[in-house]
Amino acid sequence: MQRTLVLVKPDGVQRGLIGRIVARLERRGLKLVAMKMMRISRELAGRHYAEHRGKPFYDGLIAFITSGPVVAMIWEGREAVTVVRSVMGSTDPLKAAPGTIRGDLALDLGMNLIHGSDSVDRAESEMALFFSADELHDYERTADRWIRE
Ligand code: D4T
Repeated sequence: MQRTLVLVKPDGVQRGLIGRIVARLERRGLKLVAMKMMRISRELAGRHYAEHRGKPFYDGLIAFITSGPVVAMIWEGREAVTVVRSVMGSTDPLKAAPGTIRGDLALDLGMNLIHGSDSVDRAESEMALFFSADELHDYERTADRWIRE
């Protein structure tokens, strides 16, 4: 069973799309393990987006992600990393397929609503960046026997 980090970015919070984004992940069958609203500090943003440091869009990206509260979550399920990425759609909403979160709800690369870890290794480090162990919930969900064979 995999776990992955998801952020509803400041544009998603401002546009009142938290519930819709959560609902899409829930209805796919993924299980919510942790969730909190938080303001990302510049320090945390710098660590989260370290791979983009030096790129032309980096300063705008940091300004955007720290501009207002986000909702940080951990979702669990079979192949959760890949499943979340496919539900999100391509990074550029103009290229994202209809039916995906970005393909249905966003238009701009810099305002693409949601973040999801892009590999199992990244998911591990991002979850540790955003959550402490005592914020994660281990629980049985009765519906899971109708989701997993
Ligand atoms: P995140 O990391 O936010 O989930 O997005 P992706 O994993 O889908 O895409 P990414 O890491 O390549 O980009 C991070 C973030 O930067 C913005 N961005 C990206 C941008 O504003 N201009 C650009 O040219 C690129 C490549 C969008 C997402």
